[in-house]
This record gives sequence, C-alpha cells and structure tokens, in this order.
Amino acid sequence: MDGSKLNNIEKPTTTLAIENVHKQPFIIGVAGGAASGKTTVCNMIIQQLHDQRVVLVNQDSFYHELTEEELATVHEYNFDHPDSFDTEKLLDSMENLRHGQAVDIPNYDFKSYKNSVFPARRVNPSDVIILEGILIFHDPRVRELMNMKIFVDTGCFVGVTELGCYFTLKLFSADADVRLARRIRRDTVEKGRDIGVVLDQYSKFVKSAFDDFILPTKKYADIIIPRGGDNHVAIDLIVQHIRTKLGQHDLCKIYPNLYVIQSTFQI
Ligand code: UZR
Ligand code: MG
Repeated sequence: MDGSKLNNIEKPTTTLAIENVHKQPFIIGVAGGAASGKTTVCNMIIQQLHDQRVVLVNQDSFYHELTEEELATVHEYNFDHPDSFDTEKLLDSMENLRHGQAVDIPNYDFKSYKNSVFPARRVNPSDVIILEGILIFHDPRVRELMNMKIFVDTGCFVGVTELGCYFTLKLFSADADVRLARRIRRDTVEKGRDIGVVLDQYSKFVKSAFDDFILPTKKYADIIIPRGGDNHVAIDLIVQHIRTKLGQHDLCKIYPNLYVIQSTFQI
C-alpha cells in the first residue's frame, strides 16, 4: 500500500466540548403574613442544612426608601402593599446570584426608613437561596425563579362555644390573633415602636393587606406549613427534599465550574 495514502487516513479523535457553565442554585420562597413565623422556619431549614452553602435573602431588604414627604406622614404609608418594595432590584439581584455572581443586598433600616444608613450586605452565590417575605409570591417573575414555594400558616385552636344549654367544640382560626400578638411584642421590643402606632397600623393596613394581597398568594405554594416553626415534621420533609434535589447535581458539586455539555466523535 502506498505509504502516502496511509498517512492521509484521518485518525479518530475525540472532542469533549466543555463549557464553563455554573450550577444553578436551588431557590426556595417562604411567604406568609407578618409575624407568622417565616424567619423561624427559614432559620430551622438553614440550621439543618449546615453542611451546604445556604443564603437567606429577605424581601424587607428591598423596601423603597421613604421620601421626605412620605416621612412626614409615615403613619399613612402602607408598608404591606406590593408597591412598597423595589421588585426590579430584587429580580436583578436574584438573576445575578442565579448566574453565579455575588450581589450587594441593601440593608433597609426600619428606624430611619432608609437603605443608605448601613452598608449593603455582600452575598455570594450559594447552593441554596432562601427568599423570605410577606409578598414574595406576589410577582409572577419572582415566583418563576423558585424551585420550591412554602407558605407559613400560624395555626388554629379548639374553643368551646355555648349555644343555649349546649356546649360545642369549634375550630377557631388563631392565625390573625397570634400574628398580632407576636407583632405587638416584636415591634415594641425589637423596633422600639409605640404600641398605639402598631395597633393603628395594624387596623389601617396590615389586616387588609393580608386579606387582599398575602392570603391570595397562598394558592401558589407547593407546601403550606401549619403551626410555622413548631412543625418539625414539615421542616424535616422540606430539608429531605432539598437534599434529594442537591444530590441530583453531584457531578456539578465536584466540579462546580465545569459542565460537560456535549461529546462528539470525529472520524
Ligand atoms: P415580617 N414594616 C415596618 O413596620 N416598618 C418598615 O419600615 C417596613 C416594614 C413592617 C410591615 C410588614 N408593615 O407588615 C412587616 N407595616 O414589616 C413585615 N406596617 O415584616 O415579614 O418580618 O413580619
Ligand atoms: Mg421575619
């Protein structure tokens, strides 16, 4: 055989196309009324996932700063309305985190109603991102980012009612009562608010915003947790599910920046 022809035969080569595709984080949304126990649920999930990289992003961080005019009539300002949040900025931050970029999350100050008083918090990309907030399910674009949606319900109690000479057991929803009681304690102790202002704000805005904006988003939840942070079985199940989902990305965990996208054989 002619040696030159043999040399012309193309030798098989393998091309492994490797691209720098980062692993997308598992995003969990946690919604529920003010003082329903959202933060407790988030902290319990974070505690159980201590061997993973988890970050908590709070919708509260994205409150719009109040203008001087709004500050002058702050008791008329509705902090429980969807428009009080800078949702575009929240979306922007989440998109960056999702694509492996660190972001600066504003540090909203509940005393001055400004986000420029304290320095922003640098958040690095993580395996799990928990997005917490009263209205975190309100905007469909934010909902679409989430791999799992949790709604925290506070609870109910059994009471006795008297009807003539009969006594009957009745299931009462204690949700609003429990949230209001917790809120009074939290806002007077932690935020240094006057109890009169807290009650006034509750009847003026918080109660109706819960019925008009927060409760209607419950239907988007994948999981509804009754009794919030007291529900250890629900938290265990959620953590188990997250671990299963993270386990499906084992290859990505070993090589976080490498992702084999295609393998071609050229002859
Ligand atoms: P969570 N809030 C304030 O009290 N002051 C602010 O400057 C901004 C927000 C309250 C807000 C809402 N409503 O009910 C609550 N009011 O923070 C949400 N009035 O906080 O999700 O931690 O319960
Ligand atoms: Mg909270």
